Amino acid sequence: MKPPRPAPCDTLIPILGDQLSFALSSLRDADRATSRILLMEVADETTYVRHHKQKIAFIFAAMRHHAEVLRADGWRVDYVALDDPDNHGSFTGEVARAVARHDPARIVVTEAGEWRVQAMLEAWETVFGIPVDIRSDDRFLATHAEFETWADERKQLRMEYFYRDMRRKTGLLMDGKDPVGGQWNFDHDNRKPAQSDLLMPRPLRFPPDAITQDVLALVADRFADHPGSLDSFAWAVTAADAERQQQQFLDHALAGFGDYQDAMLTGEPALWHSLLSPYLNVGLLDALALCRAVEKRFRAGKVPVNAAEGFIRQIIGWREYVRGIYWREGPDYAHRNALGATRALPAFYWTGETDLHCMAEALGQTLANAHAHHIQRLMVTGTFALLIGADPHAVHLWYLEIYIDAYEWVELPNTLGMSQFADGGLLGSKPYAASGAYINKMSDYCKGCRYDVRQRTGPDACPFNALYWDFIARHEDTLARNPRMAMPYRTWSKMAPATRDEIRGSAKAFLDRLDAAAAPR
Ligand code: FAD
Ligand code: DLZ
Ligand code: SF4
Repeated sequence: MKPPRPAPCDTLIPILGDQLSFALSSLRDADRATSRILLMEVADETTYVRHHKQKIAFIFAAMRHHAEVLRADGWRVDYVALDDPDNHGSFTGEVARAVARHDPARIVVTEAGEWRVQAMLEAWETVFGIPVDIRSDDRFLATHAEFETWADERKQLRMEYFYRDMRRKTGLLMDGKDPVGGQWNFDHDNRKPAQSDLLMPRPLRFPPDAITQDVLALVADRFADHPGSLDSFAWAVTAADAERQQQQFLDHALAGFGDYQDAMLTGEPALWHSLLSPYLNVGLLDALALCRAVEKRFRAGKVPVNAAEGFIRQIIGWREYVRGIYWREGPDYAHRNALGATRALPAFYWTGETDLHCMAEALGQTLANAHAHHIQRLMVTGTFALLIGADPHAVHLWYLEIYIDAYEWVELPNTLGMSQFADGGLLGSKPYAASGAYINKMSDYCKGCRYDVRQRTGPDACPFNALYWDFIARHEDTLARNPRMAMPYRTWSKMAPATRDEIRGSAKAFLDRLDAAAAPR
């Protein structure tokens, strides 16, 4: 007996690894009977940077589970596994095979999250000779055109004003035309250091099921030379489990999110953070629905305004704003280097082996979990790279490879713009340079460090201190005119020349040691 003929395929719908949402624009009006979904694990995507092992495992496990749920929902899905012997290794190669298999009349796809992949999608119509409908990704609040219009109307771009427009647009935390509590931003309430506490909220852990275990074995085998460990893998890989973590956050951590947003504690990787970025970024969770759930908690009197506002600002403010900047600035943004920084990133970024306790903590948990919270990324690993004058492109590649939630649209502006000031102040009004005093104020790291945070120079002095003043001195021509940098430059100018020389000598000795130990990869 002949096998039954497959139903004809009118529309091919490729879904990329960060498009795992049921409400995806490419699926919206699709007919289950005549469409064919294509999910592809491809070598090119796993190696365009050396992603942390957990990042690859998370994406593949989430893709495989998503395919199952789509099938159960009546969709016809082609799933190409990485170890399929016929796998061509690239999005375009796999779409070509699917076009040959199904002879579709058209392709419908949701736009990509980075310039590199978007260029591939835009070439498909020519390559395959059939219409390709590239739809906008409406999982985000602001369209590219909306952001462009907003930005074109301003001399200087600042997140705060964009964020207010997003509050007005969504009605989130609004009382009519006014912000709840009479102010837009409660950030000044959000700077409390934390104490270690047994009652501290803990994120849920999701033991790998059989599908995820297969993926973990594949990744261990194929990506043994990639950074990070798979040992602690406990991420949610389905929408249902991601929602459980969302609920856990709303019930236990949100109330303290505001107060402790900038806090850091030894051995505590999560604190009051949500750990929801991986799920939001691949589409297992919906950003607006999450914000509405946060607002509901606030309106019910369960969480304070500084927590709800602070959290919602991160999502409808920062997350949307950095995406707008990414697409507005173009592919060239990745190569900006306003401070002319060229130093190689130290090898300990990939091993965590350093005697700077704050760095060892942030790097150690990054290698173990593929995650660190915002203030560690910004004020520990980011500030250190800034102070030593690390090449911002190398810093960008490190953040892109090492974090489970890293996709270029969100990672690049945060790293190159916010953290490294390599865009010359387009994204942030001043560099996030700081001495050890900041880390000492916001964490308990310095207590357990071999260096003394109160000393500026000498073999036992906290390296952040001399490096900070050396950074200030090195960039006087560029930064001294910045009104937000007036204070450090006043302090620097009041220091005796001998003190300045001693500080710069101490910084040089540290940087020389760093360079001597550097083993370029
Ligand atoms: P929470 O602290 O619980 O915050 C809630 C949510 O707000 C996050 O899940 C995230 O979706 C959003 N958010 C918070 N801050 C930002 C921000 N600055 N930009 C965009 N969204 C934000 N975030 C990523 O999602 N991917 C990245 O690759 C990434 N790279 C970063 C690189 C650097 C140098 C810095 C300083 C920040 C980076 N961030 C990135 C932003 C932020 O650090 C992470 O979103 C956050 O740590 C994720 O953990 P969480 O879900 O527990 O966040
Ligand atoms: C990051 C990533 C990795 C490691 N692997 C895949 C993959 O095999 N297949 C896939 O569809 N997507 C993967 N991704 C996510 C893509 O790189 C992402 O869709 C693009 O960077 C566009 O944002
Ligand atoms: Fe980090 Fe300096 Fe504190 Fe050590 S003393 S933990 S190096 S800030």
